[in-house]
Amino acid sequence: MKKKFLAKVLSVMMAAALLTGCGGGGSKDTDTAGGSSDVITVGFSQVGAESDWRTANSESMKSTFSEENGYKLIFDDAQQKQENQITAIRNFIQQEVDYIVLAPATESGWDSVLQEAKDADIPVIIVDRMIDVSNDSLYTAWVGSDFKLEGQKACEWLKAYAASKDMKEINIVDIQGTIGSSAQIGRTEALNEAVEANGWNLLAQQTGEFTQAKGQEVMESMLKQHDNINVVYCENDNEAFGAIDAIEAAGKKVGPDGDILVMSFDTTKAGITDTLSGKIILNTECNPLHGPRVEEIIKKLENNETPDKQAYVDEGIFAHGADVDKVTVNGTDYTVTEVTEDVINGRAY
Ligand code: GYE
Repeated sequence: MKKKFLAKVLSVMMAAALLTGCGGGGSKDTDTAGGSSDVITVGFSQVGAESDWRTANSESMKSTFSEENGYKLIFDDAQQKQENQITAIRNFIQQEVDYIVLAPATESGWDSVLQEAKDADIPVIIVDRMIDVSNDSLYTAWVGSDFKLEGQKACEWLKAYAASKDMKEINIVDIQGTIGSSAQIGRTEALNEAVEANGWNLLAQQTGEFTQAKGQEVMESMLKQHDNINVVYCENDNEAFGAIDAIEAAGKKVGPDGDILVMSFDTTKAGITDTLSGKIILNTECNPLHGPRVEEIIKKLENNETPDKQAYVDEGIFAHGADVDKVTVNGTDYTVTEVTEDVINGRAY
């Protein structure tokens, strides 16, 4: 990019100055002027550390953008606050990073800071959740999941499972993710549509902010208000862990032979371990290993190629038992995998 070219010119000039005179004591200067111009600096604004999914995502980014791989990663944890992400991006611009990578907390509110990055000529790559901006040229590329499709797969599975078990009524509650994040918007929207289409009773809907503690708290209060809940739709694994604790503490049983079916998203190792036991009846995959995907985008940009503007990751569906073997969403069939020890052992996160 422009800035890198300038850096290269400068480093050549500095090396020339060192050769032509000023003698002695130059070893330190030669070190900095040398190898460092090939290092790619990436500023990554991470949402926070709210879930196991997020931890796996951060690790994937850190191990990909390592010094050994030729990068300098500036990692910023925004503690689930968009204003912290905006500050981080401004800092990255000031530090003249080569690329800004943003895992946005929510979809809206990015126009002005991304305009600043654009004015500074720094490409912005969005990862995981999406952003909603007035002008698509404010980001270079996005890679992440189709959250609505995840929710649709989960709801189609519930419909088929309920039919196979002859469940008379679906009395469902929804523990939502962070309000305004794409993961919440897509998963909630899919549930709302399925409730409408199938005549399910949606008893309550409240955010658990994607954390275990909040998931537990919300489930506790929902159980106090409704004694007929038979399904809880948790929008991630950590909320599911909290919900399971709350249900058990209230003296109820989770699982296929219990009182309440727990549904979840993410398929972390801990999540599918609970799916094997049946505590979580269905876990819809959301893949966090985005490091190599973002690197591929950066490599393309380095080679002056144009990466896809938007790329979705393929994801599976993991169930306890084999009652439903496939679901169909918008005319496409998706296989449902029964969780076994082997599935758990093969999971990297
Ligand atoms: O499902 C949840 C995390 O945006 C896909 O954020 C991500 C979600 C994921 O905290 O566990």
